[in-house]
Amino acid sequence: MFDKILIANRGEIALRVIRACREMGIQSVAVHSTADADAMHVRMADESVCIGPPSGTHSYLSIPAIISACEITGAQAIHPGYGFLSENANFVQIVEDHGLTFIGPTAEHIRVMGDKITAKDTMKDLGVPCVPGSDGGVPDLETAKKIGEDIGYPVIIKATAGGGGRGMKVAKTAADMEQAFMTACAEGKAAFGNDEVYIEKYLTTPRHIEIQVFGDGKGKAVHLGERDCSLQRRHQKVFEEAPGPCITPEERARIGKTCAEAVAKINYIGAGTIEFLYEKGEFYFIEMNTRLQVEHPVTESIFGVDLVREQIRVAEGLPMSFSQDDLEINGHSIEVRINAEKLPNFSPCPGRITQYHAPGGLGVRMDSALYDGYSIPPYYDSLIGKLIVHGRDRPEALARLSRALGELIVDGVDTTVPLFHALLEEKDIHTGEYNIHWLEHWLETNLGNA
Ligand code: MV4
Repeated sequence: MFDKILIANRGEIALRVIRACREMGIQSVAVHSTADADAMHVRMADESVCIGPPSGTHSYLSIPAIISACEITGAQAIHPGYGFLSENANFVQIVEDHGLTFIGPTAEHIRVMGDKITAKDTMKDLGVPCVPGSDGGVPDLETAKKIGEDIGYPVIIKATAGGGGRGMKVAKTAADMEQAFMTACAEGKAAFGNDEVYIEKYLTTPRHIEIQVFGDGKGKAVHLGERDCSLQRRHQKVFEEAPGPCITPEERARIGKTCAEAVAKINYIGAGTIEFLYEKGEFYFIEMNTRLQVEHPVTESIFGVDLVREQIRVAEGLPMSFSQDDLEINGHSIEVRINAEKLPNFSPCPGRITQYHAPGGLGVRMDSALYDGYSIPPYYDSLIGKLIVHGRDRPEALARLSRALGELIVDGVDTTVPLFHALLEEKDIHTGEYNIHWLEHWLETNLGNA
């Protein structure tokens, strides 16, 4: 049905979508800023259109430029990748108003899940277990203090429009509430123009477990298990794996079914991720992401499916190519995010790549838009590659990761590769005994990271 798809993104995720298009016999259109004229996604696509100057705001986030690029090239659909316009409900509405198809969820689902309070309300009503806390927004300090007493300290105050850890404050005791409440409101207002906040019981040592779901938009949905993404620094994931090392088949089946049924009930279309905190055998919903995530390849590896292909299929109105019964986990997969950053402080390190060699062999996938001689521009985020390994079990995947990291050559800029070599020396990484605080603690102890 689609002859041509425009990819409103850059870097490795643009290549990921172009590859799916090519395998499906669909023409691809790349868009790019002037800074990306020589980028790999421009080279790899069938056509390309320059949409503006280097700054993301004036190029990859420019809705008029992207709609025009569709008009010029005759693209019928837009794949947003992740970041940029991928979770912009207003953009989806404009795309549809122009008779184009957005490859992703509806504007309404994006809007509901983009506001954390409406997201939690919706999930709670759908039977998804949530963190105990305020029912909806907390209008003032007095109410906040009352809720604090009711649910018991510590509590966390979160901006409803928040994300990426912004507009979040922990109150350890009643004495902290005033400061924490006021700061969360102010940060929400400053960063998102929305000072509404809600309160939850603060979980002290959870893991970040997220469930991959996929819907056809017509009341059918499946889950593709979980990913453990607990290893983060400042809310940036650095190491992700599937299945989660601490999740039993029974737990997976149960939470997976709950999530699949929930999204089926709202006629959710395409890929989605339901994020949980997991502590002492219990799952607590925190947020839902209405996009394909950076770490989707670990799920693809263990289930042997192409999630981008499925996104395109359902956007065309076709059924998903698998049902829940077809989905079986095979082995273990790990992804590490390779950033052009200088340790120990992770400062961005753009520059020219003098030599690039991707690792290969059994169970190795390198998603990257690098090439020899490429200059990493300073305008965008510093992710330059994802190394994804697959093994029959977790120890095999870890050994393969170590081997593949050894083969990788990225010369000319500093990268986060040495971090992964060091992490692979850690007992806790091998036993899988880590939580959301493990990495920050490790960085402090081992690299003196602030
Ligand atoms: C929490 C929490 C503890 N208790 N909520 C951080 C970003 C946002 N996605 C939610 N976050 C958290 N919410 C309650 N009730 C701890 C975090 C959190 C966190 C969560 C996942 C991965 C890494 C994290 C690092 C710090 C805090």
